[in-house]
Amino acid sequence: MSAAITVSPEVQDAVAAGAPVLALESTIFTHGLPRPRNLRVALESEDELRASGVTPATIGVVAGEVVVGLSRAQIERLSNDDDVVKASIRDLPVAMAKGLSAGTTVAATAFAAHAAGIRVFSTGGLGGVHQGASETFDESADLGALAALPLVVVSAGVKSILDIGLTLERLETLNIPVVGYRTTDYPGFYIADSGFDIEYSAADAAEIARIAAGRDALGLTSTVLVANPVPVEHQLPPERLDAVLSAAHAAAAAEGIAGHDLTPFLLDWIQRATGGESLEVNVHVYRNNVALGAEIAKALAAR
Ligand code: PSU
Ligand code: MN
Repeated sequence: MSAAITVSPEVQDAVAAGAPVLALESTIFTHGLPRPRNLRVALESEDELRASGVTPATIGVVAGEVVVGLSRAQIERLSNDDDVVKASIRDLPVAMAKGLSAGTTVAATAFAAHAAGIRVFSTGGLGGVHQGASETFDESADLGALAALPLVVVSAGVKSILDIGLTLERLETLNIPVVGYRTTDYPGFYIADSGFDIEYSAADAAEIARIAAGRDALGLTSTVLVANPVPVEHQLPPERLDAVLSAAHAAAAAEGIAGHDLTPFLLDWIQRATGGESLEVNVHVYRNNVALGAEIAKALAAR
């Protein structure tokens, strides 16, 4: 275990005991959700996990220290810090040297979780291939990270701010298994069905644990990606989504937003354009993924 990463005693003990642990990212509360809802969602998720017998390991960077198992005070600090940056893997050494605080993306969270011996991670939505990527080359570092880290990652698919078809192609190229949770309709984060199909579904957490065990037995290094759709009754009405999407992209282009600012810009724009409706969906999506991640962590611990 790298001395450069601080692992809380609670997480260390749970990992050493083979008890269920679930990693959680911090970009969702530093850059994804508005204050003060961000802090509430982060702390409630931790409480629910502990109540169900799963140790939460929220991951972020506090004043240059990469932490697995942030304390409540640290989560509070990151949630309210105006200077907090968004850190993918390549940003970690810079944040360390400069003493920056950061929310960690899926890539950086997965990296730190794996380094700490954690096997499961729940997030909201994954990064992927951006629309127009054939021109901009904008593909999230999340994809390369998932190809190199043998975890189970639960997400609600990728948002339609991305090019979902191309993202699925890249997941195939990168040898990343994708299984739908009780569905072969690939979810689109705000919506239960993006319109793209995937090949396989898993019936329950135990089956997902068996797939991860097969991956490990083969010595493969890629993440098993679990696509967990938001329950239909909580999704954003699809016609509502279509209407705001093109406007969001137009706004980004008009303001010249690109690179790692693009994802937060689009998400924030959509949140404001839907008058908070997308925020509620976002919270449902996240809770749903945390709950499934907890079941998978238990199933893996039971093996
Ligand atoms: N996609 C979402 N919600 C998010 C993100 C992506 O639907 O909050 C965040 C995640 O932290 C993800 C990151 O890892 O954005 C990807 O950013 P980029 O596209 O710059 O790699
Ligand atoms: Mn990007």
